[in-house]
Amino acid sequence: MIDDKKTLFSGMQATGNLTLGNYLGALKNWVTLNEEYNCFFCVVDEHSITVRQDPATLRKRARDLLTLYIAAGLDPEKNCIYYQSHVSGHAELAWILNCYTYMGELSRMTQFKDKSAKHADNINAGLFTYPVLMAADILLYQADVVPVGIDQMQHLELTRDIAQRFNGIYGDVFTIPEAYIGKVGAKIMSLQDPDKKMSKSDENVNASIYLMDDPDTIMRKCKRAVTDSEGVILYRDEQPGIKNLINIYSACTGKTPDEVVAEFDGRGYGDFKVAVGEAVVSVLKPLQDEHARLSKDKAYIDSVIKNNADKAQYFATKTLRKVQRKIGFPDRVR
Ligand code: ATP
Ligand code: LTN
Repeated sequence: MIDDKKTLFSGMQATGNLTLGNYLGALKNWVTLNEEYNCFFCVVDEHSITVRQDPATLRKRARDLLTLYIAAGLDPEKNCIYYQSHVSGHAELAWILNCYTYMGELSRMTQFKDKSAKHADNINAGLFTYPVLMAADILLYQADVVPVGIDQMQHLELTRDIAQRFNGIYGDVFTIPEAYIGKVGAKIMSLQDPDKKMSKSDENVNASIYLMDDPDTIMRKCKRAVTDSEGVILYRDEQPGIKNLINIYSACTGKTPDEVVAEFDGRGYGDFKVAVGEAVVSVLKPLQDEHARLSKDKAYIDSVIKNNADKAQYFATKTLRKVQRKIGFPDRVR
């Protein structure tokens, strides 16, 4: 990673089954960007425990997710693909940044409000400081660019505020990161309630297309997608269900929303839903096949985990030492 490329950092939680929203909003953009940047793609397993997890399931999901990054087309030789929990610097920097983040800022985070309403029996301090750990993830690698879905924008703004505050006190320690929001797929909505984002924690399984859904299931979910009684395929806010299907079709085929509208001019919702289903299958089937193939190669995945954790640790330590020195922690004695 010694070149003049800029640095990119992003991550996903190993909780729940990933949805088409995660793929189109995040993972797909990572693949598009990975040649252009020095990339760190992290499985943020430490974030996952802000909600109670079954240990065996978490371990399996984390490995599945790391494998999925590779299956989607991210080359682990060129990109650093690793587990957050394997690099101690994330938690260490998060502690430090906690001391430069205000309670008021964290109370305004909409994800905290949503999640604490959903998990009223377990509103732990980690759920509250979740965005600080996310800031640590990003700042630890001096990331220039952070590709995320639009729902993470508020966390990214906070990361920038924390970094600027820290730099204001100690000089230029952190790179100020920019969000990268993809043009299409930035917010894929629920198939059952197009006013809500498609989410892996939705209880209604028909609301989300899961990345591991088989073709029949995908087709059935698309056919059942909630639309309206207008009967015309137009890209506008008054028809949120159709707009969402156009976004999905557009993200899966590379066509612009205008091209999609022209293609389906005068055709019915039934035809369109089938076309959307086919487009989704054509994107997900190869991903599923590659995931199945890679999952069988235990030695290969293990080697990726080992090599990339070491690589990430090297860069993380560099930033962490600098931060510790700036703050006034005592030097190590060698
Ligand atoms: P949960 O539903 O459990 O809160 P999530 O589905 O939002 O989880 P995350 O792990 O929080 O998943 O998000 C991973 C990435 O996917 C983030 O960059 C997020 O912005 C993106 N993402 C999640 N849902 C969508 C969506 N419906 N449309 C576009 N991007 C999304
Ligand atoms: N909070 C994000 C996941 C995440 C992340 C990050 C994304 C954790 N750390 C750093 C980008 C950069 C989420 O819930 N989607």
